[in-house]
Amino acid sequence: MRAWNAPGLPELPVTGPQVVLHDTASGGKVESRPDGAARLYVCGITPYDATHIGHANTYVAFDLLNRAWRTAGHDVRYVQNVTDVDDPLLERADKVGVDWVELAERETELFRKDMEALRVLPPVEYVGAVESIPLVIELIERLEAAGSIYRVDQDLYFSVAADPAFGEESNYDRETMLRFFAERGGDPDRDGKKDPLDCVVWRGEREGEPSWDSPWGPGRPGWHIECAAIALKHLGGAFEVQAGGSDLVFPHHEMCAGHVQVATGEPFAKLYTHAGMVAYDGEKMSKSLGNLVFVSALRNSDIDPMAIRLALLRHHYRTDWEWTDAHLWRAVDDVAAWRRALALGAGAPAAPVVEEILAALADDLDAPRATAAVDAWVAATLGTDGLADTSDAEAAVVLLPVLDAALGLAL
Ligand code: 5CA
Ligand code: ZN
Repeated sequence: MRAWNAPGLPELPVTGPQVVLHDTASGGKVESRPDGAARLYVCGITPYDATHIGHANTYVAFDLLNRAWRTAGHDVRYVQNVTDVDDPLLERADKVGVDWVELAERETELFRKDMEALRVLPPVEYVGAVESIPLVIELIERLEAAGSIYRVDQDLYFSVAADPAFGEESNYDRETMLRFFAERGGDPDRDGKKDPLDCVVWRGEREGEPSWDSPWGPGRPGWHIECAAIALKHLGGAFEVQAGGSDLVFPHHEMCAGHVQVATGEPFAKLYTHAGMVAYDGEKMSKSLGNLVFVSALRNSDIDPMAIRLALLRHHYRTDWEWTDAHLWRAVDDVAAWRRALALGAGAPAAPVVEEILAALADDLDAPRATAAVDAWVAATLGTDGLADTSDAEAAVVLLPVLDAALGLAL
């Protein structure tokens, strides 16, 4: 399907350092040195409701990775899916009495607009689950050939025992796996399964649900096989980074890794990175709980999207944090102050600020450190820290493209 429009991306006269990222699988920081284009897969939305601040936080986080790689001189091949057929989408469509295809199209279009407003670089391939059904079938056939598929009634399951590396992405113990599996769309208690953790790869047709033909009868894809098939097709095996929010660590990314490992004998991704969860009113912001702040609602009330983006950048991507209005108002004030300082043209020396921004982002996407460097420059330039320093005549000319290219802040 169509992605969203790309924001302008200034070319910088400087090169940033190589990117180091926290890897969920190994639990430590790892340097990502792509050989050729850096291949990135970020799990996309399930489009049954509008983009909330939690989603935005996750996509802005990995937009920083996209930008940091480019600043370090790499081409980036970025792929994202849309889970445009799945239980929560069908349930919501049913509940509100709209056609599920229409609901998915409407919310995906709103997501595109939100991503454009937040200046998130678009993926080169933006791929729906429905349009990928032939890829899913092909991957299930490979898994079947590897002896890892079995049937329970009309459904097909993937046997996690077929993957000797199962568990190495999340590193969770079995009890934690069972808990998250039950909470996040799994069915540990279903009779007839070989292992409670085995996941559905093909869900046989149910009355009133959409279905597609397959060698195993009509049905629809399971969730994990969708991302595994899309990533494998559009990025190949052992791509640089699989990313998403931390609620995808298990089972989603573990199962994706398992499917590809068993089907191809190759690892899925080299690194797995996960963004923290944004809460609101004391709980994880989630479509199912309904405690949501929508990006589109903020935009509709004339909030500058650059202030929304800055409010997100003030938190390290791996931390869990709670959204409050105060974060937004502070960001609105900060954007105004940054613009005032940049409008002067001359300012405090820009070169060390540029170096600090690029170093911070290359060090596990440390946006709070990068934005603190800009705060210090703004304070020195405006004299809010004592004496105004306008010794660098080119300061704004140097800084503006760096804020845009590295942080996605067009001021
Ligand atoms: N379609 C699947 C992935 S294949 C899915 O998880 N969709 S989603 O719409 O539920 O979430 C989209 C992305 O936003 C995921 O990476 C998810 O981890 C992230 N996300 C969801 N809620 C939050 C939150 N409260 N804070 C941060 N990220 C979140
Ligand atoms: Zn996914």
